Amino acid sequence: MPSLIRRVLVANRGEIALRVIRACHEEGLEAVAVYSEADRLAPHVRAADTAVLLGAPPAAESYLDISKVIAAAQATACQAIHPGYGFLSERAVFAEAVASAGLVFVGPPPSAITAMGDKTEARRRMKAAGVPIVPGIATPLRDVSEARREAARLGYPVLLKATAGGGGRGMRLVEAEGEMESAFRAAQSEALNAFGAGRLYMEKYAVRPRHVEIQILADTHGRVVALGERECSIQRRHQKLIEEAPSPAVSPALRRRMGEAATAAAGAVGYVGAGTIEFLLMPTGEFHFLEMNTRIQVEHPVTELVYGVDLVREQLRIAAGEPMRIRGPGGGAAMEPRGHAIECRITAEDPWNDFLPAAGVVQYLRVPGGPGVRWDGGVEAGNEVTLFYDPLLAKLIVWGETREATIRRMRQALRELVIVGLPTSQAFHLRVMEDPDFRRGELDITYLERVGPRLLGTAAAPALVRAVAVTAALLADERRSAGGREGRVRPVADGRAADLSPWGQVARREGLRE
Ligand code: MV4
Repeated sequence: MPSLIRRVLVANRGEIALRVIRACHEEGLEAVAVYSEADRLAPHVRAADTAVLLGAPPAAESYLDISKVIAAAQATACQAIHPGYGFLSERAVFAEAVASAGLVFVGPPPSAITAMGDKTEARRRMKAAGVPIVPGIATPLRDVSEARREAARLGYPVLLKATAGGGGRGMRLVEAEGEMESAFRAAQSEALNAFGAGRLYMEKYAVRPRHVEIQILADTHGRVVALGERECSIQRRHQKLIEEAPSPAVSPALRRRMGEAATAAAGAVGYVGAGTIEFLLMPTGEFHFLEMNTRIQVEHPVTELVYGVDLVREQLRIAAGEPMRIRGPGGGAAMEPRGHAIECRITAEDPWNDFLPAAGVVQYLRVPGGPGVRWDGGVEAGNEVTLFYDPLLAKLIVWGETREATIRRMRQALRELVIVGLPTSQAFHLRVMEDPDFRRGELDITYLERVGPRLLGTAAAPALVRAVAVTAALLADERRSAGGREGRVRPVADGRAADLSPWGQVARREGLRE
């Protein structure tokens, strides 16, 4: 039966909009972009077959306006809407509104979004399905005295979490009974502010776990497949910076067990589409369900590279009611990866200024290349980066036979990358790739907090590097105009000017590329 989907509205911007548009075209579908007044010149607008202006730059007036997005899909005769990640991707009311408009939502049923969005409901469902959850309670707390009783039973330290939560908001660590009352009130008001619901529950606090998540795909023909794990421990204030697959901490036996738990979790909520089950992995090898992300995630490409699958094309096929093209090992166990992949998120943030988001114009962009190098970008030279949206400019993803080879390839790719016009996370990523703990795979969710300051300390401040670079360039020019043998910069075998002073080497390696 030919698919009823021929044209898809992509309700997003930046790199993920471009990623989805490419997948539509590969599937033989037309893609309609939406954009705000700040994104008139954005690559996703030109890549699409048609584009619809939604409104003013603030997301509430453009990408988050449900009725405008649905009206755009109807005006352009789309049959489906792909939400990407962020924005409207995990709003059950949006998924319902899309269906009510007679359109296909490229994502899970609204009931699965709702079940996983309520963290105590999710814990009850996971427990019933035999998925290991973090020790704690599965119903909301009535008051502070109940919180004290439960904490005494679990043993301190405990975490208060918002039932409507996720992503770390409305969360408070409580290390002793004396802190409970003020922590409870603080978490409650933060949750009320962030989610419009102040209900809290409690978990035993896990000390220095890894954040490991399992990618799943489920189709409407009753098949669920686990595509192994991603290691996502390298994050800062709940924003991931670097992800990899497979995790250095996961053996084939553990992968099998985590895959079984993830497929059981998906089955328990009637999941359809691409989704991710997040786990806390303890040093002991125990793992506990944390939450489920009911969308395609930023870091999906590392899974694509080690499993040879296009997850966005599979999403489109599943939404059209077709069977997914991949087959798991059976019994819910996760597939085995081939090689290794790492993703660095290239953001418009200044690592040397507490990762402050930056605005500016991308004046020049040189994208890295070569075997195993993938660039999922959302901006090009000439584009203005504003503070209206997420600072993600692009993702640099590399594949290699082994983890070591992949790190080497990532270092090379990061050296090739040139972004002029605004500060980015590029140089910080290079330092992580060179960090001994990272190279040994010794990671947990506190990694960046622990090594970040050290990594930033080893580098000259960008302003100083720039000043040195300008001086080096002027000196080189002076020598060139003087002529003669010593006037030429001699290339050496490894591409670095080993005959330059240490400052000159720093300038060549970093400064002259700014
Ligand atoms: C936890 C935890 C330790 N123990 N739960 C952070 C955001 C939300 N998804 C849940 N989070 C955590 N829950 C228990 N019982 C530690 C975190 C946590 C975290 C989790 C994953 C990735 C990064 C993190 C950073 C800080 C805290």
